[in-house]
Amino acid sequence: MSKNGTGLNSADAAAEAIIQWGESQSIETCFDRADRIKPCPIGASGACCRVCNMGPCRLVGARAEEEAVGVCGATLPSVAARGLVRMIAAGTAAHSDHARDMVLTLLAVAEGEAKDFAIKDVAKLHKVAGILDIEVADRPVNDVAREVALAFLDDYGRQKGALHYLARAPQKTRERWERWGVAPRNIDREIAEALHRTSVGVDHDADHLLTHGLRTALADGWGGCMISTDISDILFGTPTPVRAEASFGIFRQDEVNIVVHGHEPTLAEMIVEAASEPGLVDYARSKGAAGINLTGACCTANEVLMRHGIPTAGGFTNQELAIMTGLVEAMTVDVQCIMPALTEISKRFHTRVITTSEKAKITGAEHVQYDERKAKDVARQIVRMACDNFPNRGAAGSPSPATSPLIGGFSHEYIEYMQGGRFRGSFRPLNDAIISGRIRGVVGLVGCDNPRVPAMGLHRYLAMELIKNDVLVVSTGCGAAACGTAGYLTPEMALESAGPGLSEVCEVIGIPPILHLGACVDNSRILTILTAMAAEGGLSDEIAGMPGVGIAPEWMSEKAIAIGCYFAASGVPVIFGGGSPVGASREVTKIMTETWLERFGGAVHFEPDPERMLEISLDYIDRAREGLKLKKYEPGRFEPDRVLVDMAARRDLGA
Ligand code: NFS
Repeated sequence: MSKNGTGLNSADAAAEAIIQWGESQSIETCFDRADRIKPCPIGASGACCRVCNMGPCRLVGARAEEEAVGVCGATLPSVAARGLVRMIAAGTAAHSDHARDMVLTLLAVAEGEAKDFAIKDVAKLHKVAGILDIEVADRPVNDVAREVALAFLDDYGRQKGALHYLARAPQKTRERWERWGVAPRNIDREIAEALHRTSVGVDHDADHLLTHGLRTALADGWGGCMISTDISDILFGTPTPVRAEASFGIFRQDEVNIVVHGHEPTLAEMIVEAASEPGLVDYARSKGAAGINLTGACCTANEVLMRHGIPTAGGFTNQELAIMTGLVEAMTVDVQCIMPALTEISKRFHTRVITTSEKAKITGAEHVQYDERKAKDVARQIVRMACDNFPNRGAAGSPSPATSPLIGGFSHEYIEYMQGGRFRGSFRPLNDAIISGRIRGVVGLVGCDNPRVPAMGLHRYLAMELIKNDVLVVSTGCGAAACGTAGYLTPEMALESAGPGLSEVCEVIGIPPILHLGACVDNSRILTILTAMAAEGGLSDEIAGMPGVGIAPEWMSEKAIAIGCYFAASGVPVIFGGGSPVGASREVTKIMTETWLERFGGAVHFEPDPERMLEISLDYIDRAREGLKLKKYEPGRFEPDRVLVDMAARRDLGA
């Protein structure tokens, strides 16, 4: 059956084999549904308005953009802009509500109500407290944690002022935000105002609407995402490099296989601990299994991979396929990016799909309510349910031997440390490598994988081409999973496939040319890395103007749009794959590509052709290098490293 017009469902051979087997068994997956359901071209391009009951109005057929209006008179630019702003609001709500739960967990830990958790990284807590101007000296850890949690809660409800973390951004970046009125006040307010302004008959100026879209997106990046990353580090530890494996061969024939899927790390962390408790391992043995094998999918997987090396079955399009191996006793899900189709597909196998969040139930799934006050008990219950299911494993399924080794765990803190050790950690070597031309620039290759293209294929193509071009790639979310399942997240990749300059840098530091930074919320780590590069000096003194680009080649989630927009507002040009959700309006497209570039130094493009995505990215990087008066990039030809006083100079000094 032809898929995506390419004949290929997934670019991942192991995934494709399972899909093909599924087709032979008449098991439907997202790939079949994507083939059957064609997107509505009117909605897909942003020309459909459905914010009231006089419509939906389809703004098509007019000779000129200005002439297309809805029943109320809403113009095409205002309809397209409203649609985008609503996507940003939804994406921001998802990340930030996840972050709110992290804040509430931190508060519960600090107040002694969530006894199964503890503050694992006191140094990170103190660092965060410092940013929030909270005194740490001689204070009990839990007191500091409580004050930190309350300060973050304030970011959700303060009526005046600005988010705490905006202060982390470079001065010039903040000045741009002030000048254009996009500094977010509080997270919930920006989301609510976005919905208000986009309801019928309120804000009808595309630029004005989109400006608020950016303010909401910034509340996501420098609010929800960054808060979530930092609290996860405080509670569960700041990641350092760790070995793991990816793909479907991670499931073991003789063990109880559990998949943690979704986005929140809290329950998953408890399941990590429960799965190795001797009592539960014995329980698994009593059911005929050799042990318990904990694995993950999507971003919950990224969270526990980064901190414990838990193997991952991959990203979004691999979730149904994991069940189709026939080896999964339980898939426990929390929130976001969980296909409701899981329960239907699980009926063909023995897998128990278990929802755990009070916010998310799925018809056909079992529900075990997560409660942070008895988190370990809930985790144990889930592990036992999986063990109980082991004897039900049947012959049906398509197991796969495929596994790829990977290195994950690159936090901001570790990247700083690896460039100079505990006492001299800095971003100097990275900046110098960019200045000398060894590294051409940096790309954040992030976001979902998508059945509308050969899934994971665009990520892999771009990752490979970028490193060949001496571009250091940092990756998160399902982009990192796409690279991980391909075997791209290893140091050997630097020698085998990276350009000469990047390869040299990676060899000296001992890192892969593609760095796995974590889950999608950890895109905030890219913001703080860019900020550190600006502070280090020698490149741009703000995020705008850095030789860096964001690419989300296979995005599908509204969260990806929020992320892309906060990068643009922070000063990073962003390229999304696929069709443009604002493509029907030239005016909106122009604002997002040209006006935003002038105001913020970042932009948002939509470009379906992967070769063009690469071209646009390299062009942005080269223009940034030119703007910074750096040496023109030429493969294999670098400037000598900057040496303050080299040996010859020292001899001249007569030393
Ligand atoms: Ni990000 Fe993570 Fe994946 Fe896309 Fe979904 S899992 S938060 S939204 S699909 S990258």
